[in-house]
Amino acid sequence: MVRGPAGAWAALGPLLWGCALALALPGGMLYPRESPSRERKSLDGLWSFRADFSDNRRRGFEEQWYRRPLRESGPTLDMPVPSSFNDIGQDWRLRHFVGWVWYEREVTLPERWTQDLRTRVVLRIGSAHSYAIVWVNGVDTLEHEGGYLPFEADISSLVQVGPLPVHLRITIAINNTLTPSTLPPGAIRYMTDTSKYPKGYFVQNTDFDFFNYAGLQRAVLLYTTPTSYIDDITVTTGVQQDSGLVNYQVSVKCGSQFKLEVRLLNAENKVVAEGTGTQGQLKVPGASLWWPYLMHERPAYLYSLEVRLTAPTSVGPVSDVYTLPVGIRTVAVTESQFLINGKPFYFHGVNKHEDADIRGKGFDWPLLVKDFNLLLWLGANAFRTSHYPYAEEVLQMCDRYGIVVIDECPAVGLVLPQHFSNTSMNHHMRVMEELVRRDKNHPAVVMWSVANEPASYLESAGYYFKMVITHTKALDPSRPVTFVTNANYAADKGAPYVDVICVNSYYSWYHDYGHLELIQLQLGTQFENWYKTYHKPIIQSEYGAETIVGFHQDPPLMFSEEYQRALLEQYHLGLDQKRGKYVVGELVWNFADFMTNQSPQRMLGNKKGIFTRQRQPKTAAFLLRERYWKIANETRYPRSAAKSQCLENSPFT
Ligand code: GCB
Repeated sequence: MVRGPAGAWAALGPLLWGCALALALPGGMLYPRESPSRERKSLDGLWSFRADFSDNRRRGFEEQWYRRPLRESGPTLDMPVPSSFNDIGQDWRLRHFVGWVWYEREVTLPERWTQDLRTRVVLRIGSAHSYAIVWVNGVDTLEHEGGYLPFEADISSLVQVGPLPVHLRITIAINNTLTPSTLPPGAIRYMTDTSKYPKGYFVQNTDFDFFNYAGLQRAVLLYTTPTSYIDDITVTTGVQQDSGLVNYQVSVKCGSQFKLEVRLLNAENKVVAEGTGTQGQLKVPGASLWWPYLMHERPAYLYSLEVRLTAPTSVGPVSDVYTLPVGIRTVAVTESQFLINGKPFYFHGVNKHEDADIRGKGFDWPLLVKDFNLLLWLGANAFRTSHYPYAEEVLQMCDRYGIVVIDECPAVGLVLPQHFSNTSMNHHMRVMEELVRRDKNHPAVVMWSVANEPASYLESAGYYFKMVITHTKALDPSRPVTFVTNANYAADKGAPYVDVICVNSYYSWYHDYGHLELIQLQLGTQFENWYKTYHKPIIQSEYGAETIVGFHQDPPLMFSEEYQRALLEQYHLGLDQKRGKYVVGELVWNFADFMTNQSPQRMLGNKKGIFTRQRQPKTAAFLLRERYWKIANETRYPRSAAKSQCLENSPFT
């Protein structure tokens, strides 16, 4: 998070923008929860919106659109938040827009927020893809680089200004331009051949396979804390004989006089352990552990850590209360196993995207709950947040349902030597800091993935990944770290630094098209090569086939539902040869069809979903369901047949 001279900075170039310096993170990023001392006010709903279509995309800065209501600058649109802006309108120019868009919303604050000087008011933006500048009543308040993580600012001094009711005008300018040092990287290419392109014509080139949706795609809200407050909590957990251990560290913002009390409550709301002070260890005899879905008859057990701060201030004592869900579990990796609570865990799940009709990457509760119903129905126990951090509410659902997460940062498309520069590396480390800060307390998160399919065979990638992975381990020594590779095992310069090898392959799809009979051989060779070189557990982190729902061909032909099914079956036979040896997981590509850039290889997006974009099952979904439930029943503790835990009654159960 950086505050800076937006005007000067915006003058750098038509679309390009400076890279924020890697500064130490200034504080915590606790999820804004209500409590006896904290309130929330959602700013979701309709915002005014204007894309800056001027040639240099800088008219908004030149005319200072943030100084007065946006509607006074020219025509505005109604824009729902959260949502990507791209698919909302009928104007094709907006769908492909690259440059600055402007959002604005007015809000009236409750008096108790503005009159009580013991109250602190915070503006929090769940994400803004990809660079954002925020003004409150025309005052430059906050800037943030990076599209998939939250940022916030204390705006108390702007709202506590006198006895009158306080109206706020929040203006957010967002730029979706990607540069070689952003994550993901991209580049603006100006087309200079005037026989083919009009003057000044440019396109944004990217090397990743999903549509670069942008806008305010997650919740925007205001929340309060007392002026002396709990700023951050870090929890790690362990198990000692039959006791659970909860190590906590709390950082507070207040004077030197304060009292900090910590209580751990079980699911029945009974206090099971207590402590005082900013750090300590709570011991829970006979603890119920947090187990993944289908791994145990009582999965996803959550305790609540209630932290209470009491502090004197010049205007009287204040107390702040924050309650954090805590799952007690351990994660460990051996040469050939991934252990959760000391037992071998096999990832049988999916890769996802935040993607749906109309809303693009906009957060949506109905979609999220539907997706979880489908995951539970499928018997999936894990997913990877391919290829960027997902909304915090997604991870909260994973904690509650026992869906294990490989949490990936937005480093996708690092394919050129310039993507491994020091500037990129510093930014990458900062994104990992923001990611770990946000997600460190989720029991569901069992591993960090620092990248997807980088050009890890490049010489510079070796040093780069050594640094990024070492940094991530220093930020969080409690979880393994990986990146997802599609490089040749012998050439991969980053693999020596990972804890688990995550490998993508598309046999009989991108290679030897149509030759399903080669999959088992090629997959077996792939696994053996990686294992003999590194002696680390392996996850098949992607495999799949493009499939148009309703296309049928038997014998199977590419793009038909039968081909997807047959390809998956061949992969499963290959996986079963090594499952229980050193292959510790399989994540199909992809959970659902999703939107991509237009190209002759993509027909209205990527169709490798086992569900359609509208979440209807293809034939392969039934195959996977049978397989995942079978594996679950073979690997369950204690041994007894698992039952679906669907959130609602599904006709498929
Ligand atoms: C991959 C990428 C993923 C693509 C997928 C595909 O290896 O990691 O982003 O969408 O292949 O379908 O080509």
